[in-house]
Amino acid sequence: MTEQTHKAGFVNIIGKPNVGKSTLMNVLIGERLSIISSKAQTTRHRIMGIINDDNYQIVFSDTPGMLKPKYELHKNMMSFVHMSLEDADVILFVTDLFETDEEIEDVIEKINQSGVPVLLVINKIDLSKEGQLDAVTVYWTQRIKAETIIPISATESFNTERILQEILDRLPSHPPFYDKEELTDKPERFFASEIIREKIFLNYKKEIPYSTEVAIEDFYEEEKIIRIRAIIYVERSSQKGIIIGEGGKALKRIGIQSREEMEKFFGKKIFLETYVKVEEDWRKNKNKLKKFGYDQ
Ligand SMILES: Nc1nc2c(ncn2[C@@H]2O[C@H](COP(=O)(O)OP(=O)(O)OP(=O)(O)O)[C@@H](O)[C@H]2O)c(=O)[nH]1
Ligand SMILES: [Mg+2]
Repeated sequence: MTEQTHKAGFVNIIGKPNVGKSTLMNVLIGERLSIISSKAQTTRHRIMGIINDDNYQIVFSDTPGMLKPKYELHKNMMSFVHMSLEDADVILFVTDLFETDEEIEDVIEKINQSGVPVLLVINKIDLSKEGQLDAVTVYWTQRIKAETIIPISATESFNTERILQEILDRLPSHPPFYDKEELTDKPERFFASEIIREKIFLNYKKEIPYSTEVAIEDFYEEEKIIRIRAIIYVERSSQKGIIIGEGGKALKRIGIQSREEMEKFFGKKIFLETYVKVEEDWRKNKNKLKKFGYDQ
């Protein structure tokens, strides 16, 4: 038998907010790396998730949903999207049964010009009504130059194996880019902050999740326990009151839910302390954004 060549490459997941990009990446890699919520603009960074096999290494990147920037924060989020257009071997363009190309025509143009093979993934087909998938397929094939169209349901893991096969067919021969033990490029404390951010997205309404950022001040790993001190930053003191809630109840709930999720994620006992601070208008301020790790 001839020796198989090793394949490796970057597969970048892009699309509008809320179409299910993070849900899909987690299903493909089999780990809950990216946070998920029913609200748009949940993901704010480029997050790598790696699949390692003897014969291949696929480096996925989950990215923030594509949008027209309204805040300085959005510009940073979109720069992660543009960066991931540049180093992709394969683009997974994810949409669902409901999204249109409104506001993202220029990025689609850039993808069409890029020469990178595009797999068009139509998600949430578990919600499909008669004829809807056909109509959506026609709509998107007129807009994006895709090599193939893959209808899926990420939440039901339906047809996601086909995505892997289509990727492997297009992955270049290359030695691995990362150690075969690696699962992501982000440090552990990043995931601790994301887990808290997810619980905030799930528990608060309107502007609160969008006005919030989480910073991990301390992350001490001991043999049997990880001790974490997190600061939840909001933009105004009125929001601080909402996050804490009556008698501290709301913040306590966030603490409990986050700790439980972290214990699953890190596989260790967690001691978590959370504090709330005001960092006025951090979403509009370049220096404050830099401090929070948006330094593109
Ligand atoms: N019915 C259905 N819902 C889905 C499916 N995939 C994702 N969702 C839901 O869609 C919502 C958004 O999912 P996310 O994975 O956070 O979407 P995203 O594209 O990463 O969103 P941003 O990070 O905001 O850009 C969540 O409520 C998911 O549970 C699916 O296949 N079917
Ligand atoms: Mg996301």
